[in-house]
Amino acid sequence: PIKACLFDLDGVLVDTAVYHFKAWRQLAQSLGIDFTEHDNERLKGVSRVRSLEIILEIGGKTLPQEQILALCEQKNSEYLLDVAKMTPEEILPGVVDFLQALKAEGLKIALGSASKNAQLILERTQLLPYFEAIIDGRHVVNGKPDPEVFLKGAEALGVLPEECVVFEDALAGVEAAKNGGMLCVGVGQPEVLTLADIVVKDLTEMSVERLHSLAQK
Ligand code: B16
Ligand code: MG
Repeated sequence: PIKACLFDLDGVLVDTAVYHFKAWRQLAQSLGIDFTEHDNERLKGVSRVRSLEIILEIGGKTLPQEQILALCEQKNSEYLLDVAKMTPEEILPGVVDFLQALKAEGLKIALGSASKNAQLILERTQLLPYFEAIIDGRHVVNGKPDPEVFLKGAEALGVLPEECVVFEDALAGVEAAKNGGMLCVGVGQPEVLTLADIVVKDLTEMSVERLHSLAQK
């Protein structure tokens, strides 16, 4: 039986990708790198340091490690100016109804995100009270597709991996769920999220009934 749901943050609950893109593009420009919205797709679900490494790869540049860390700090300060202005209106469609339905049925809820700002974003959007556990970029050594973030989520909730359903918008995140032995609902395009058990456009397509039907498949 399914006992818990583990949610990715960016792209599933809220769309912080637009703010990440704004801050990264500004930083890339200052380095003389042309960073496009298409390039930004490669940063989804990826850690902050890895994101900058990808941008440097695109620009054909290398920098010493200490400068990479300083630039990541700088990008994060810019990004946090936008996060500070976030409101519950930025929660993606269907999220609140689905979280309430899960709670009403006694299902457990945790967050599994690469972001070190996850807690702050949940606070700003008033989603924090729904979450029994938050596992994010501050708690994991290995990024997705390693299953660490979701396995730690299951452990924190006191459930087995096979009792969990992960909700993910990034292919690496879907792979992380499958590598952890969990069911996975892809949020986005079926052509991209090929390994997911089912793919939905957004959480308006989810219900507790549909969740339980996954275990019967
Ligand atoms: P931060 P998720 C990810 O969130 C974003 O998709 C990714 O673009 C970002 O680089 C990463 O968080 C780290 O974020 O700089 O706030 O630590 O999709 O795993 O919820
Ligand atoms: Mg995501």
